[in-house]
Amino acid sequence: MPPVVKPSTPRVSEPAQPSRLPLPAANPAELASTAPFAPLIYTAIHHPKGSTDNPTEVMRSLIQRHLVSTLARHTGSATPRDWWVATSLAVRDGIHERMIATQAVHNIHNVRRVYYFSLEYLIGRLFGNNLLATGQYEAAKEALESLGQDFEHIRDAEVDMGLGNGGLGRLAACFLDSLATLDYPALGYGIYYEFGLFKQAFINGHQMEHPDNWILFGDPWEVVRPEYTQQVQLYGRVENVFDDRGNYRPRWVDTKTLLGVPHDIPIAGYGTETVNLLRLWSSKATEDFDLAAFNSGGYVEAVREKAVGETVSKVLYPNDKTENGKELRLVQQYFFVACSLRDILRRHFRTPGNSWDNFAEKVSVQLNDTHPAVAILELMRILLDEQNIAWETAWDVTTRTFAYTNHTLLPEALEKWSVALFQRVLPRHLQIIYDINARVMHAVEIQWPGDNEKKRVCSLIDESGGKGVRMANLAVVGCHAVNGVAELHTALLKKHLFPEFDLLYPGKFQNKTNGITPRRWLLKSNPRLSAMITGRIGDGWIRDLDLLRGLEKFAGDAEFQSEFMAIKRANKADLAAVIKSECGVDVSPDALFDVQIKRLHEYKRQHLNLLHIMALYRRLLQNPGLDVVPRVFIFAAKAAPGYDLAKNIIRAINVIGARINTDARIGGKLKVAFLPNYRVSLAEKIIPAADLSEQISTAGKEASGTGNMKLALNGALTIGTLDGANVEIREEVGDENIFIFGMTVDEVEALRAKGYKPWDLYHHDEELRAIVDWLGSDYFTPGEHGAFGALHGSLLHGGDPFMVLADFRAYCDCQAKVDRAYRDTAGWARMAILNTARVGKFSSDRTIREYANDIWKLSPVPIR
Ligand code: 26Q
Repeated sequence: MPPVVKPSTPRVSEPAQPSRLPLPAANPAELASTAPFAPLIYTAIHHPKGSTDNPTEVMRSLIQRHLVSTLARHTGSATPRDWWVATSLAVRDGIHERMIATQAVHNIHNVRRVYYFSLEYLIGRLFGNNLLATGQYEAAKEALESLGQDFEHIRDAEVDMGLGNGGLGRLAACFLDSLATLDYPALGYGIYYEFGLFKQAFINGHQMEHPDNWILFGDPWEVVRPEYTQQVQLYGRVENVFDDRGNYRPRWVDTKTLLGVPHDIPIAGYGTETVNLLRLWSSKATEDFDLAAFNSGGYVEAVREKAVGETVSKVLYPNDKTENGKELRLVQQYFFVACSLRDILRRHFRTPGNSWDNFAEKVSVQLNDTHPAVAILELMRILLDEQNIAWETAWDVTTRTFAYTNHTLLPEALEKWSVALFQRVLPRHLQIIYDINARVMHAVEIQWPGDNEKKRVCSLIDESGGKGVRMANLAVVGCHAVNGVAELHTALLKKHLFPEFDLLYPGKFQNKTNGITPRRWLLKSNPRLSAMITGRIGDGWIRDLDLLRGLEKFAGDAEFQSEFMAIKRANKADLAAVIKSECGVDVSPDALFDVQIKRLHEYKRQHLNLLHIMALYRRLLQNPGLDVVPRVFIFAAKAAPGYDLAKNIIRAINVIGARINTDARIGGKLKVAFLPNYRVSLAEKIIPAADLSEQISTAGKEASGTGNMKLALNGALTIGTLDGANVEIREEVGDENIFIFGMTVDEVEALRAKGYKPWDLYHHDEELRAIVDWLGSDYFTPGEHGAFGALHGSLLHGGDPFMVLADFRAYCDCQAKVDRAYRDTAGWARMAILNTARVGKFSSDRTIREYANDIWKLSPVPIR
């Protein structure tokens, strides 16, 4: 039984104490505005008088009205962007009504909610998604066409909302979709970055980065909520004050203040009334911020200081592995977490009857990796310093509130902040870290008396090298649940990363295998296949992906197979046109489309794929008559701007690919296309056209992967290692419908223990040696010696840390099997169909239900 929390009235801050959080008392006006919950008749509000009930007609007049009254545009001069905005606004009208209704129900019933805390959301485009979710897709399409507009063209006017790096950010977006679709009361919190992930271009094969000023012309989906602006303190120092009973009452003083302004994006569930919110904070400088500078440095200084306040939400860090030590990144993390917690408290305490007693019953916060883990410290600070609540009670409330998802095992990717930096930015929070740590050390001493090694690994403070705060350890001790993102990943998490904590906190570690939303990754991105599936088994699969099993019985049906493969071919023809316009490369839709799309990272081994391409090219040069299935190797990937080796791999693929593409000697049998600027909307074009899905990470390194699920769902066969969720994909689709190769985790560990020597492999495999030498020569870059020196060096002198050479031969052999399998058209079609039919498990709806049942203890709240 957790200790009973003393009823405490939230305190209202005194103006003289800026570090005090103003917890608002229940605001009757705010409640009243949401109070009268009556059935809403949506169309009545916007339905222009005298018009018909025909949805296309209604949509048409709404679009025209927004064009004129909102955008001040004549239909004759409207640009595609104007049409896109006007149509979005027409759809948004209805979504807003549902959003208001949803929030009213949640507020009135004082429901338990989950708050998803994430530094990243890779939403992509919202237009098609919102049209489908609200059942207005056909109406909008017909309305626009009746107005003389090309629907696809209008759709392409929307720029992606690219506020994330990769898998973790896209997972957050899929989760929001499933939460709304399943009627769970949920809110996403994050940062309203002015610049999302950089745009990528290639010059002479090199990656070039350009700013992504996505918001430049405004976003029709968002609503700014200045009335919910929050204040956040940073920097300053702690005064060690004791009250008249000798109790420690620290005061955090001389702080700088930032304002956070919320921008709300509605998240409409599919086929349901629920519309949840994604609330993103943008930073603003306060007047005090200005004034202090004004007094000391004058007007220009004041404006400069103001600009500093606004840099906090300027830009997303473009790394998908921790970039240690960047002060602005820590400030971003704290800024968003502090704003979000204050917003949660505002919502909680405005409802009569709510108190700290029932806080953890109403509020569940999921931390998307350790990036928002400073929230644990901030809630503790509020409870201890602002609410004067005793440590044990505060810790109980805090740990019952938070849960943490781990997304990586790579030691270099675990967040570690220098103690000195923490001291400067968040001095009071650092004290709280030490106080938590003292208790953790005590618990370790009880469990393993006298064992200093156990204390060293469990400590929140890393004492090796420069002292650092281990955010993963903080998250593990400060949360009631910790989860990995695939079975294998969770097992390794317990075995290698946190074995002591697993013993110390039995039952805390759980698995939640990732998932993807079928709405975006099949219904929206692959309309041909969606229509065919619906034609055979009905449309229930859109909300219950396990129903795709109903397709298994068609896997051997010749007519179904040819229809399925005709759809694949049509999707490939569409992608061929994109490849032509983006890369200038001609490819045939009859070739095998071999796809590797993901962030560029050594552990993902795009360079293993490249070595295989070079092997095929070399075999063809030596034997032009060689019978190989024509293939198009398709890549898309961004490299972190400071990751030189990753950039070198991009250059190598581009340059070697260009040589292959223009080499008449191989008769167009191989083509290589590296599509620039990988993003959600591009993924939606590539995935439906893929035959083969490359999931070839070094075993044990990829926590889950989610692209693997998207590709399999769209009928691509996987070639992959037993890593991440590939293991579970194999279990679902069957061993005979997937191409597995290479070392297992155990084999990787054994080889490393024995001492891995890439040179031995190099010396013993003639073909491998020739290819690696070729890569190291200036054959592909005449006159530019050592162009791929970084890559070449890493494979040999660098010790090949991701064991590319060790898996090379197995990979080539497996690719030869793929080649043979593709020649059997019916056999391939059967396998592809079985992939689509059997990956229902990987719906994010299943994942979200598991989180809701096992971690959040959350029930759906249907609206109406
Ligand atoms: C941290 C601190 C400073 C700067 C950047 C970062 C940072 C940002 C993003 C660290 C990591 C990330 C992203 C990690 C990520 O995307 N991980 C992937 O998460 C997916 C969803 O669970 C998994 O499927 C992938 O296996 C995993 O690599």
